[in-house]
Amino acid sequence: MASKFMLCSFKTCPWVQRAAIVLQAKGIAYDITYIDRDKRPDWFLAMSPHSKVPVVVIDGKEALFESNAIAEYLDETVSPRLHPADALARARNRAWTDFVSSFASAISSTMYADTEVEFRAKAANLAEPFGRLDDALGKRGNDGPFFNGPKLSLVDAAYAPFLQRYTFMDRLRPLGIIERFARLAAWREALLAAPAVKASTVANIEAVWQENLIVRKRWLSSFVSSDVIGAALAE
Ligand SMILES: N[C@@H](CCC(=O)N[C@@H](CS)C(=O)NCC(=O)O)C(=O)O
Repeated sequence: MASKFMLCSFKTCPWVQRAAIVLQAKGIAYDITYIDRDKRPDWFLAMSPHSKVPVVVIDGKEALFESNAIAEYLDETVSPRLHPADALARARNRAWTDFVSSFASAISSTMYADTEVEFRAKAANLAEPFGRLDDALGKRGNDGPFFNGPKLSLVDAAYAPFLQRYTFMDRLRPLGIIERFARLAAWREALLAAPAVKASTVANIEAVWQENLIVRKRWLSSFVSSDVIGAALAE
């Protein structure tokens, strides 16, 4: 039987992964449909005003787009709540969740650089958002391992996919940036080890991500083994 929730995705999309982490953390059953980025089906285009994934279809009828709206909707409608109960803490969580757009674009513009010069220039910009998050972690008022303490939150779900992409990049071309931010490095470790994060993508996500660099002809793809070709079809 079909699940109540159907997540529409590209295999490598970090924004879809954010929604999947929330679904996983709440133990919600869901189906996932992967669509072809270059041949987006009409049913999808009818549901996604900006033609982007994720889209979540609820009970085969209602569709929601934008990962933040999806995460908030899931949090309001399915327990356990991942947002803090305290209104001030919740507002602060939302403020830091909002910052994920700048953080994401700093990571994505580095990984999709077309030349080494561009890659180095973009990588040099990472220290600033990393420092801001590291400061936020220092002021969060708990010992972690997650943003709000022992329980994974919507802030964690938002950042985990991008810290994972940083980690994938770092394994291809060591950047040595996150090591300068001890709290951020520890948060990254906790996020990547969290069961909800591990279960939020295809199992061979790193190979699929690497293959995508080859498909998009990005500079980092010159460090990827040709063994990854076909990874996206493997699952
Ligand atoms: N703000 C959107 C961003 C979603 C997004 O950028 N998704 C990418 C895939 S990772 C996409 O569908 N891009 C459309 C395209 O590549 O044309 C969200 O949070 O859901």
